[in-house]
Amino acid sequence: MQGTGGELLVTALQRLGIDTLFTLSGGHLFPIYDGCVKHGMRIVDTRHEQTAVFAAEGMAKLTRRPGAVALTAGPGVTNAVSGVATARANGSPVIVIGGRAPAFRWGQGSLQEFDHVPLMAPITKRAITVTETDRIPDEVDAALATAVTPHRGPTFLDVGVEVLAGFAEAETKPSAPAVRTRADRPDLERVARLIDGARTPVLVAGTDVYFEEAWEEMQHFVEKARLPVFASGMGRGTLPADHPLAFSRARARALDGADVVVVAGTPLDFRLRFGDFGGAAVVHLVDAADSRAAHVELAGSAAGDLRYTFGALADLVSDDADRGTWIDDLREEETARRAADRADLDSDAEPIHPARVYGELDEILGEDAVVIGDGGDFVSFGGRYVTSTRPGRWMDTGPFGCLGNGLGYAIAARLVYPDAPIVLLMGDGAFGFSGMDFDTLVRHGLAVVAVVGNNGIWGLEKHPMRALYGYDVAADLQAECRYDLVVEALGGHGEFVSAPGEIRPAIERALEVGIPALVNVVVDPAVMYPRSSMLV
Ligand SMILES: Cc1ncc(C[n+]2csc(CCOP(=O)(O)OP(=O)(O)O)c2C)c(N)n1
Ligand SMILES: [Mg+2]
Repeated sequence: MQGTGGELLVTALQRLGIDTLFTLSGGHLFPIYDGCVKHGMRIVDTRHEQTAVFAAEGMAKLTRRPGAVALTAGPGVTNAVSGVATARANGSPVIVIGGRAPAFRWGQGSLQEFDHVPLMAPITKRAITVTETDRIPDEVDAALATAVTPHRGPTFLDVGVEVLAGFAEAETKPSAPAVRTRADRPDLERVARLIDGARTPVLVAGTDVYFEEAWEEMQHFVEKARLPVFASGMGRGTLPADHPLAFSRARARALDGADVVVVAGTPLDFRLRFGDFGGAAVVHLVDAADSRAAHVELAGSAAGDLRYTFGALADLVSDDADRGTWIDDLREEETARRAADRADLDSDAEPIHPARVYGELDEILGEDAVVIGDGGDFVSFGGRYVTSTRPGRWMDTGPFGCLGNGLGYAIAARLVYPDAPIVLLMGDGAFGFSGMDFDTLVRHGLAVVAVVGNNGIWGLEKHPMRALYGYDVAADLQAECRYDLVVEALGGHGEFVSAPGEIRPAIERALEVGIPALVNVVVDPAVMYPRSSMLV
């Protein structure tokens, strides 16, 4: 086709299935916007580039297809660094496009002249500058192909404003499908033998089980092998929470008592005891060879398409393993812990116990709701108490642990699911990173409900610092700050809640009002989420 660089870029994205571009304005991007207007690409403009990146990552997480974001030169790109690093840590396919100061003036000090590529290279799978207008379609193609090839992740390209404004004729050729590899047969046979010989095995289903759409094959495999399953990250809901082999509360007991721990589709990082489960043999099932843990002595592993891996393992494992007692023990533990949780979930305490918010949400939300977490302790309670019966309906920031993902993910969730309830769980501290993007929700008519657990502190930091030092600093926020009024000022709906009985009616009103809403729930700052240190 013929057109400006901006048009070539937009049509290349469209050919690859992208229909929305997240952005924040800057002159270096005008030819791209012109391409969007001429070719019908939806533009969603945010109030901070970080939110734009999180929205693009949110699209990727929700659709398992790449999201796209365009950032203006210099500070537009540098503002996006934490979001891009988050997408990298999550293995989310995102194409990040940067504007760029013109090459013909490079070195003379143009506005926002900055070489983004060395900054982006360590946090993306591929970072390049496109220097010729007619190269744009092929480079967009390559960026997308790299982003969706396992192990997935963000890619970056920047294009000089003169290259975007230039005119060219470029061939458009269909892109090659993503390269899929299959695990080696001997690796699969070894894993199957380990599982057949195990008395107390456990499977952890992680994010890539979701990204690889491997959950049906996984379910078939665990049902045949009788493996109890725990979820991690976006693996939540890949085995529905009400499945007889799905567990969550019995996790510590399971990992302590397991003789074989099979970890699928997630790294052996701090969330999984760095792969050290006492004497248990560790099996790592990964999407690509370079995802295999190098810091753990693995008893077995298989790298490649996880659908194929689970399918092959289902054929190879025997179906007569007797794991009745093990699974019954775990179920007993699970049931006992769930019963013990009720005291907090139903708590009438004032100030409100944060878990009470989840006791209420559990009654309100159906299985189609998308629940997003952005915060510390308050969101950790959510991670424990929100039930996931479907994959892809729970989104948190992931192992990079970056506060500020909330509004971006919420924007994406409303765009992907126009009719499902979208609930954003936020700490009061977390609100500060992206709260202004309530304006984006209002301008674009995206009704989501944020529920803020307002404890007036950076709770996840204050409590541990006190425990370690006997005092704390830099951990206090304003008590009972009216974030609900901030949202009202931005054109949304606000609710302020300080008694447990008010929680449900306030959330129900917020879900029905049809505009973006924030329910500001004052919760007890003395309640901390029980956890051991996550730092080492
Ligand atoms: C960008 C960023 N800055 C700082 C931190 C460190 N951090 C982790 S949790 C947390 C406290 C979060 O406070 P809040 O959102 O109010 O939730 P709470 O723990 O009080 O429920 C902080 C500051 C982080 N994870 N990300
Ligand atoms: Mg807080």
